[in-house]
Amino acid sequence: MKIGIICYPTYGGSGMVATELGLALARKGHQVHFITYRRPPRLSGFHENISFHEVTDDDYPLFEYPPYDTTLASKLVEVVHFEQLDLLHVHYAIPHATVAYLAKKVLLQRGRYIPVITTLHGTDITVVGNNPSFAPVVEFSINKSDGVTAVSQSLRQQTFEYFHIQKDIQVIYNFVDLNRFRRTNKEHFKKAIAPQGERILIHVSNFRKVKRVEDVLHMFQIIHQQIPAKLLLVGDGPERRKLEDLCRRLKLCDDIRFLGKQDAIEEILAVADLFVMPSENESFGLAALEAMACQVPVISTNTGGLPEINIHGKTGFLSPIGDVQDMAHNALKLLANETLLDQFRKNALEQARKFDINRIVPQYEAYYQHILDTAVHTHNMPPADAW
Ligand code: GMT
Repeated sequence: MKIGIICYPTYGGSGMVATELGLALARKGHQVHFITYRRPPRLSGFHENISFHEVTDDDYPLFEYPPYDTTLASKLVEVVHFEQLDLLHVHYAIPHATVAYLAKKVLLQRGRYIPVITTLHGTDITVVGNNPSFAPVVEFSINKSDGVTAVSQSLRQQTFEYFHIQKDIQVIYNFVDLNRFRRTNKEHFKKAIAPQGERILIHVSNFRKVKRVEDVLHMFQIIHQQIPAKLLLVGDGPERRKLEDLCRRLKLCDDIRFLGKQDAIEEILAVADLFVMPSENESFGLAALEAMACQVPVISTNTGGLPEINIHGKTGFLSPIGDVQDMAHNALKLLANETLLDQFRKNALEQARKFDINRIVPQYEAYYQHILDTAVHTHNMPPADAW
């Protein structure tokens, strides 16, 4: 198949999933065209089945806000036409589902039907999409997509609750590459982080409000009072300065390290004892899955899709949002009992295997085929090479 992938080329989960999906599809022989304003971070190196089409804005003085939606739509029309794409797969509804609809209409006028699949990732529904400044357009664009997927049952459910959706939404979970995310021996690194054999907790996110990173610090404070421990904070984002202040106020700076954005997360996860995800909203929690694949049990909230991946009392524990006492209590239960921690480590890996990339990518391929078959029937879509 010839597939166009549209995503945010940032460190956010939706961009990561879109890039890893495109890479996996290319390895399987599909031709993948990434269309976005910058090369996504995980899209490095050359692959014969991958092309990258950069969307560039013309810097015209009239535009206080460069009209990215228009330039992206024009680029989609161009790429679909010249590369003879079979379908467009857009990640994150805003504005991608809307822009794809516009491109579809332009192409239709030229006699070409291009099916569009929209994958909902989370905040495009639960935080941003739900906001009245976007809601009517988000609802319209989802309904106009040929196919819609969501990354968890919970997100599917929430989409139906928040919007009037007139079509089915297929759940296709996030996935993990178990060859990359696995526990490896990083003793030297562990010694550098925790020279006295302290327990190591880790949090990875984009430090947005929705992640409640301050709860990680408060929970760590409780743990730190009971056992020797270190905390690694990986990622960066708008809340970082406040968190650094809080760290100073709590007098924990000697035992908390801000590592910033990191590419080789698996190497850091390899030394961790527990992963902490106290999010207010989390449609899936890809970072938690990657931790589980590295045999790191998860202390998380019970929000959104988290209970679908983190099994309470087996792969980690779930707590109500903001209940740092409960999170610390659960963490201490595991950190103080090596046998129990070991069992949870094994369970975490076992659970992560259910989301193996080799299981999930074929679900996308099957869904693409289903949407293409439907489009051929309902829209009398001519094959791409007849255009
Ligand atoms: O806010 C983020 O974590 C980034 C956001 C995104 O769309 O870039 O992540 C969402 O998509 C990920 C991939 O599908 C999910 O694993 C995350 O749970 C989800 N984040 C939230 O729902 C907060």
